[in-house]
Amino acid sequence: MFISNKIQKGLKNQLNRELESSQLYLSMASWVEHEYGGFEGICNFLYDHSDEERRHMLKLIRYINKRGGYADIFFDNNHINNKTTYGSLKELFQKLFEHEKKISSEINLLVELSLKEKDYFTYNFLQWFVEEQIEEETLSKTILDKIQLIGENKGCLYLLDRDIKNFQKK
Ligand code: OFO
Repeated sequence: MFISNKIQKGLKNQLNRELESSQLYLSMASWVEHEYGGFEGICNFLYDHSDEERRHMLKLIRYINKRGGYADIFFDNNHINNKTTYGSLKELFQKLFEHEKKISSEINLLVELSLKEKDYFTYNFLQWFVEEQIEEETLSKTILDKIQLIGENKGCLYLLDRDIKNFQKK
């Protein structure tokens, strides 16, 4: 095995976090589709985000296995607040932003561990996740800021939904 047990444990823990993120965004997307049927921008953004998180999980699985470990999938879903309804879009995006911040701090800890273990391959692998978290935190904060500005004004939310349709990650 090219990765230490500690690194493997950390990466496996992270793949579960990515799976939880995917499930969280899936449940958020479904709620928006149900409550705000016409808001395709926000709804598709959340469904896409859920798919993206699943791809992050796959990235971790493939890396662990490639480095001689075994990414046995252990479903441990107790880390997220399993809400299926929200008081408002603002509350939903607040949760989403908080969640991304939590994931970022977990990635930070993993990076720290890779340095401590002198595993520069994993350190290098994790840089992709660091970049991704910067993008995701920025994007979710931007959306939250806009929603905070708008409040529950339906007309403005409609325009925001149209903007989100055009949001593209650089
Ligand atoms: Fe996996 O990128 Fe956000 O959480």
